[in-house]
Amino acid sequence: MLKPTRRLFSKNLAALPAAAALPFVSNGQMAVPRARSFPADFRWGCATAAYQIEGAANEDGRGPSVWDTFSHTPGKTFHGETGDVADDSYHLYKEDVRLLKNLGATVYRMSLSWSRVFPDGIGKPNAKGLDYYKRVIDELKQNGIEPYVTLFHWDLPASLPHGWQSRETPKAFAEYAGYIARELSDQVHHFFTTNEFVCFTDLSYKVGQFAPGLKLGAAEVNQVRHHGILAHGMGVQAIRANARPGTQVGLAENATVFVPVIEEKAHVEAALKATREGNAPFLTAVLEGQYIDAYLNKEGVNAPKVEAGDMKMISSPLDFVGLNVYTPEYVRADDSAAGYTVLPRPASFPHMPSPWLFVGPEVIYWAVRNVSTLWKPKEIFITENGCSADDVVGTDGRINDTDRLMYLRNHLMHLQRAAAEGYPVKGYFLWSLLDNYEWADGYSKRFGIHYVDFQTLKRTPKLSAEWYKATIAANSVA
Ligand code: PNW
Repeated sequence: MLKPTRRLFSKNLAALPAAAALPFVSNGQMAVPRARSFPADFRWGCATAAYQIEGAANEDGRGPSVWDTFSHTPGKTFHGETGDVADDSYHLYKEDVRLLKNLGATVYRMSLSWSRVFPDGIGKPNAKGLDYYKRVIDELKQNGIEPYVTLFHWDLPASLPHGWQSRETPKAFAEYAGYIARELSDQVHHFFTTNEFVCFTDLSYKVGQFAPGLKLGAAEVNQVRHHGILAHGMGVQAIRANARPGTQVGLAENATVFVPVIEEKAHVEAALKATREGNAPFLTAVLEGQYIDAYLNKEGVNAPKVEAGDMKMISSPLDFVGLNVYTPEYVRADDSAAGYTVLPRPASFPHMPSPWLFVGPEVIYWAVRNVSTLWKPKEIFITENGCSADDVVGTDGRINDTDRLMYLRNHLMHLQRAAAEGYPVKGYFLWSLLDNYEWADGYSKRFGIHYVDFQTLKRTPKLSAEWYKATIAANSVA
């Protein structure tokens, strides 16, 4: 491989879109620009969440969250598994920062356990809980890694009465967010309010698959959804009011991503319409400040009860939008009333061991493009992308997760297309740094690029970690 030279650089640069400028490689005869480069300031990292990695569930004054209660209830999670120990990152965090450093990551998306900081959700903060996060953040910064902090990744303090059914919960969230902003914004410059509305509302209060495991009716579920997005908006305001000037605020959302079946005008437009309508209770409301008619008409008498000022609060301006991207829905334009149909997936559509994780790498390009086209956020981050795989430790100790590597490589190729076309995608957080507690699936689904032996807690880089390290170093995907 040729080292890039200044001469080649300037000679070729003019012909290239800015995003694809460097580095160069040789094809043996003439230097050609290395394909699929990312912008020079692109940020690379990994993501995790508190309950999935920390363990130390009862240490240093942490209060219980709904996930403690839920996972300890028989029959709720795979083999009754809990996050009591998880990866024990509470004690092993320095090791985890070393893993990040070794990858060459420049950013790390982590979440805070609300009930570690406020054991009762509101009231008196727990200094020891906050101190843990200060230690983690110090360690990251000493290693040149910028912490990106999610305030709420599903582990709601168990003592908040009626959870997200109560309008008091968004207020409690805003108090917690303001406190964190005061305490941590000297060190942390990027905050995400909430992670994945649909998971802590629908999956938790309608489907019952996630904590607290309720199966409520439509009106109550819509109210829970409303409280979720209201918490986000109030959180944004609380951070702005309490953080150092310049602090960047956004959210991390797994918007449903609609991919046009054929890249032609009619289908592309159908995918945009589906994106607005398919995300109406969540991202559409947050970015437009309204519940669109398609949603209100569909829900009728069960539509959420909205108080004066709510929608303005919910649509508080953001510095960036974070997208968690895993799986596509395919859309074709037609002459139905909606103007499009979301196509059913054939039984043979490939998926990873998580049965919902269908593989369609173009999803990541359309996630960025649809959201950019509709709502023009200033910046976009991919706040999660990755997959489960049936990892096996070989007799040589290696974990050759070629399927995960295939998944990541192909998604990054499509993400690079989005960057090269000028969409404002600024960084990528791979889910996940290490195998961890996969919620109701317990430890049965591994998403890490580092293998964790859950008996010994030993971490071992998988082949995908080696590949990701090379990708970060090259700032391009191949
Ligand atoms: C996300 N689905 O969850 C979460 O943010 C992570 O905490 C989680 O570990 C990761 O993705 C992998 O699952 C999802 O059913 C959970 O479509 C379920 C779904 C999507 C995302």
